[in-house]
Amino acid sequence: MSNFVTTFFRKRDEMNFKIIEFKKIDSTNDYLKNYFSNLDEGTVIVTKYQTKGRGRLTRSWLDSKNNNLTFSILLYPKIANPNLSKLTLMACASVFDVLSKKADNIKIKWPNDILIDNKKICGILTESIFEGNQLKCVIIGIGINVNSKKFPNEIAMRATSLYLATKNHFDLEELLQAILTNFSKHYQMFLEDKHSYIDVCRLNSPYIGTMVKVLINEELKEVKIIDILDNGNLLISDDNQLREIISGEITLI
Ligand code: BT5
Repeated sequence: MSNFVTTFFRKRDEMNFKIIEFKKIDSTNDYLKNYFSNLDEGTVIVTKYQTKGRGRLTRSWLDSKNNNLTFSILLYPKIANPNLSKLTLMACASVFDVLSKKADNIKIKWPNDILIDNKKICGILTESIFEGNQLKCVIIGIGINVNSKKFPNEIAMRATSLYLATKNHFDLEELLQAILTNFSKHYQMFLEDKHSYIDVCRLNSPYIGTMVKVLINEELKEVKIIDILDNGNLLISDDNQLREIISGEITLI
C-alpha cells in the first residue's frame, strides 16, 4: 500500500501533526490501534478511501473513493483517565468551527454527530486502548462527507455532504489542515480543563430545550433535553426528574 508523509510544525503550545496518507485502507482507527506504539501524539492517518470504516458499537461508516475526509488522530493525553465524551465533543467543535464557515444550518448532535439540515455530514468515533489499568492512547476517528454526490440506499435519506448542501467542491487537504488547527486549539483547552469547546456544542445543539426521543439502555423514552454539561454528559428531564446520561441515541420527534 503506498502512502506519503507530510509533517508540519506549529507554534509552542500547539500540537505537532504528522500526516500519513493512504490511498486505501480498511479503517484509519484500526491502523492506529495496530501501530500506535511506534507513533507519536499528533500522528494523523488519512485516506482517500476507507473500505471498512467503523461507527460506534457494530455500525459501519460508509465511504466512497476520493470524495471524503476520513482520518484518525492519535493522542497520548497527559492526564489520568481522560474523559472520552469530552474528547468527542472537542472533536465535534473542531469540525463544526470549519464546516460552519462553509455551509449554513450546521448543528452538533450530541454525542458524536454533525448535521446539515438534520442530515448527518460527520460522525466521530473516539476509542481508547488500555493495557491492564493503564491507558496507552486515545484515537479520535473523524469521517466527513465532503464531495459525495450520492449515498448507498441504506443511508441516503439520512446523510448529506458539503457538496450536496452547497453545490461546491471542497479541497480535502485544505479542510483537513483547518480542522487540525482548530483541534490543536481545543485540545489545549481540554488539557487545561477549560470548556470553551463544550460551549460551542451547547450553542449549536438543536435539541437543548426541546422534547426528544432518547434510547437509554435500549428503552425508548420521551424526555426534555436540558443541557450538555461541562463533563460531556447530557442533562435531561425524564418524568420531571433531572437525570444525567453518558451516551444514548437521540431522535428528534
Ligand atoms: C459514527 O458512528 O458516526 C462514527 C463514525 C466514525 C467514522 C470515522 S472515519 C475515520 C475513522 N475510522 C473508522 O473506522 N471510523 C472513524 P455512529 O454514531 O454509530 O453512526 C453510524 C451510523 O451512521 C451508521 O449506522 C449509518 O446509519 C450512518 N452512516 C454510515 N456512514 C455514513 C455516512 N458516510 N454519512 C452519514 N451517515 C452514515
